[in-house]
Amino acid sequence: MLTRIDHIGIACFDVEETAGFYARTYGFEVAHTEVNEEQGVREAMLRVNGTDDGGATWLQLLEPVREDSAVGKWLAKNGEGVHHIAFGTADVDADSEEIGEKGVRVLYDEPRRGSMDSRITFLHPKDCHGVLTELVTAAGSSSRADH
Ligand code: CMX
Ligand code: CO
Repeated sequence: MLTRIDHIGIACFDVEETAGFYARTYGFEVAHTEVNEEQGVREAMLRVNGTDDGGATWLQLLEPVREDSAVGKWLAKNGEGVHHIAFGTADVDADSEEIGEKGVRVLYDEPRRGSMDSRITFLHPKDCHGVLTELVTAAGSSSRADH
């Protein structure tokens, strides 16, 4: 079951400069930074609020580390802006399977590693009214014993 908005992914050219804007303008501080080579991004997570399901709500600032990455391609075409939304769930495996059975393309056979050791998958934007949609199980919030 999808229980919250986990994050909004925002594509930008310079993650530090963009994080500065969010700090100055809204007071949102960077809680975590990492480079995810598989996803081709340098990212900063800004915590917006906490929830009681083991996760929280974040803004995910994404700067491409490769031009041919998903975010790199998207930035070249669209410029900076909202790249995707992400819903939180305690069981990304079950939810992505159920959504896939409804005819929505799930981009990965198995969830992959996301920010802060979460487990993530994506739904194709063309099957979601133009919105690239990510499903996230935060580290430590899985309802399954084996994750
Ligand atoms: N939102 C909405 N539509 C999008 C989109 C996005 N973020 N990215 C691409 N599209 C649209 C394009 O506009 C294009 O539409 P048209 O054919 O009408 O022009 C179509 O999808 C195909 O786009 P493309 O530029 O040819 O890109 P690809 O098909 O190679 O890749 C996608 C699209 C969704 C499969 C790819 O971006 C992907 O695999 N995304 C998931 C991984 C990801 O985004 N990682 C970065 C974030 C990591 C994280 O959140 O941790
Ligand atoms: Co994301």
